[in-house]
Amino acid sequence: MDMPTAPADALHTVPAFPFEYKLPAGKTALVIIDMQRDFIEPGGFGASLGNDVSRLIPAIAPISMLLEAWRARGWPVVHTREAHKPDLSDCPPAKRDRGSPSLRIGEPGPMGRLLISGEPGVDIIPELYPVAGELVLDKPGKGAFYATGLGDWLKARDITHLIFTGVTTEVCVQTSMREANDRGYDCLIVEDGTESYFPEYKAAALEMLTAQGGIIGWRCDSKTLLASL
Ligand code: C5J
Repeated sequence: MDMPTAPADALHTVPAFPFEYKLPAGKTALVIIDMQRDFIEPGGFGASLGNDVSRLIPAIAPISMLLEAWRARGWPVVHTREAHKPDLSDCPPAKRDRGSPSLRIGEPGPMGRLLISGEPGVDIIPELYPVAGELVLDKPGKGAFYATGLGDWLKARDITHLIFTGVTTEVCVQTSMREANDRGYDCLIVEDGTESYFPEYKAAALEMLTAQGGIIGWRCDSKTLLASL
């Protein structure tokens, strides 16, 4: 059965916190941050830091439903991957040498060299695998705008609103949403479409981003967002 669709220029009203989010159809990109094997599966970068990677799994189903909704409407989708060049020329020593992980960025693990472009661990998990027409960005930093072409890609498509999902809430998702806010995008983070290895950091990040009247943006859960499209 054909799904009834709103006109391309429709403005959807999302009951979000701290107040309604007006989502323009077609001008709102779904941004999926770093849903990579290296963060979500055992043996990757996340695990090398001593984290319980199973804590990220609950975000997969909500993101998958949002992805289906965006694809059904032909709206823009962005996938990011935290990844460095094989020669590590884009990985500052300050990042690689910090702490005492079991493996460092660039060292070989069960899914190839950690966080290196082209290695199996850097790939997006199968459940959320990108399709043709979606932007897939390798980013050397925590933020999606730093040293990537994301800003130009969004501008070229007249995209003004960004829906943030992915992992981890308080690191790459939060950094990217803050970068986007400074660049003038209206941003909403999906509460159940993001996860952290540390539930308390996730909760704090969601609060911080949306405090003070939406200082960085809005938040709501995936069901609320989907019901308002
Ligand atoms: C981290 C990320 N946590 N994708 N990266 O190092 O949040």
